[in-house]
This record gives sequence, structure tokens and C-alpha cells, in this order.
Amino acid sequence: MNPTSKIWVDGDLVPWEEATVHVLTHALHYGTGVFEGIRAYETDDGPAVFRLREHMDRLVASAKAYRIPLQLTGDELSEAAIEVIHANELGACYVRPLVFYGTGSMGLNPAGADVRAIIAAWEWGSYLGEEGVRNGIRVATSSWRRIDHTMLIPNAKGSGGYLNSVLAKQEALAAGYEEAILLNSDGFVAEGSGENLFLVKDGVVRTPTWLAGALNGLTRGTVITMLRDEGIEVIETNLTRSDMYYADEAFFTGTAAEVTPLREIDDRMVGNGRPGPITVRTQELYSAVVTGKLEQYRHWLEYV
Ligand code: PPE
Repeated sequence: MNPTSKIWVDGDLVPWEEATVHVLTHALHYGTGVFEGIRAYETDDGPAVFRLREHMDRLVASAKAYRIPLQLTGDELSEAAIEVIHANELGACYVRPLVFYGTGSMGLNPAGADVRAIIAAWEWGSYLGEEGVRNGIRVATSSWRRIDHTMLIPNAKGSGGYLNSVLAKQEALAAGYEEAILLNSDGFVAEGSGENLFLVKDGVVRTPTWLAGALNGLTRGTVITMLRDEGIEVIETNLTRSDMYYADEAFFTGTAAEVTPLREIDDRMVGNGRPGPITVRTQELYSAVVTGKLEQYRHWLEYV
């Protein structure tokens, strides 16, 4: 990771190396934070952040769900993100806001700890590798099940919840795969460790509903809208492990991962092992949308 010059910390732009926290930060001990992942892209009219306001609204909603009294609005956070991109003279980049309990309280009850907010931005290439974006990645079903609605809040991006994703990711990498797919506690497919999953069978696209415990991904929503606008049928439904083995095509979506094809699932080739036509079309459309090439989706871009 290449450091940039400034990070926004509680309203001020501070030098990268000075953006530090105390070791008794509540979130460090108990995972009491919520975060976002946002990307900006180069367009013909300069850099633009993709669905900035929706990401910040989700951050505010995550904070509310975990009862973190965040005093900033979606608008204020959006402005701050733009400020960070400007300050670092970034074009295409990844933006990481984090809201967390700081110091002032130890023990599980965070009351008394200050609520902190930071926004960092840096250049971040392909999350699952250039090669993966072109030719697809090899994934495996995790032995870890996705956190569910009875334990945590799967639709919130809560820091502590990501220990679940980290376990799944480490397990997949240690076994020689590039990414994990997590089933939920009922055995239905939930999502990747940091991506939503789509399967294509006989020209129809299917993806788990958010009730399966998947994050209600903004990229997922973007892809569903784009594909439906193209006249391709997209169904949100429960999916099983065997649905993955019978799929003609499979791909992940996420802000970081964008649209990444899967070429093998649990050592079974997906289709003919090459990214299929709907996957490739989805990649093309997504890249056109985020770079402002398609007029009808330009309202999703916030120009820097
Ligand atoms: N599921 C999970 C568990 C998840 O973390 C992400 C985003 C998604 C689905 C896709 O959501 P969306 O970005 O709104 O389409 N994961 C973020 C963090 C990745 C990381 O390693 O950190 C991201 O893509 O920015």
C-alpha cells in the first residue's frame, strides 16, 4: 500500500503518519467500529466517486444499527471524502471511511468513549488481481458460516463482524484458493468474504437475497439494475452449494473486487473455465458506468 499525504481525522486533514490512535481504543479491543469502501474513477470530466452518497448513507445506517452515536450526516461525510481526494491529488482511488469508539471507556459498554471518524484514500488496484479480473479466480466453499441476523447485523459493515470474513479468507488462501464463499447457517449460499456472488444458468442471473445474510452490496445493486436494463433476467433467491456446481457462469461483485469472474468453485470448472458472455458483458457495463460513459447512470457519479 502506498501512503498518501493526508488523512481526514475528526474534521481535520492530518499527515498520514500522524493519523494514529491510542492502544486503549475501544474498537481495537472489541471491534466497535463501522466502515465503508468506496471507489473513485477517472472519467472524461475528471475523477468521480461512484455512489458516494449511498455509501455514506450506509455508513450512517451501520453506525445507527450498532448504536454508535455518529454526529456527522451523509452530506458532511461525502464532502469530507471529496476533500480527502482533493488533498491527496488522487484520481482513481479507494476511499475508506471508519467510524469507531475511541478512548475513555474500557469494558464492553462503550458509553464514555469518544466517537471518532476518519476517512483515508489511496490508490488500490484490482482486489483479486489483474489476472483474476481477466481470467477468473479459483474459490472454495468455506468451513466457516457467514454471521447471521441472530448474532450480528450482516447488513451493517461492522468491524467486529469482519473477523468472520478474515477467517474465511485466510482459510481459502492457506488451501491454495484465491477467495472463499460462505454459506449461511441454513446452508444457503451467502457471499464471498468481501464480495456478493452471482450465478448464471441458461441465460438467467441469480444472486442470494440479503435475507441469506449477504451484505446488501451497492455493486450488487448496480449490477442488478444494469442487467435488468439490458433485458437480462435477474432473480434474487436462495442458492445452494449445488447451484454453484451447475452454473454456466459465476462472478463476484464489490467495490474493491468490482466484477471478478470465478473460473473454479470447489475444484469444479465453472462453464468452460473462461469468463462467459454475461460475465464479460457485466464487466464492460460496470466499467462504462463507473467511468461516466453511460448517460443514464451518470447520476451515480459525484465529480471531484
Ligand atoms: N460483502 C461483503 C462481506 C463485503 O465486505 C463487501 C464489500 C461486499 C459484499 C460488496 O459490497 P459493495 O462494496 O457495497 O458492493 N467489501 C469492501 C471491503 C473489502 C475489504 O477487503 O476491505 C469493499 O469492496 O470495499
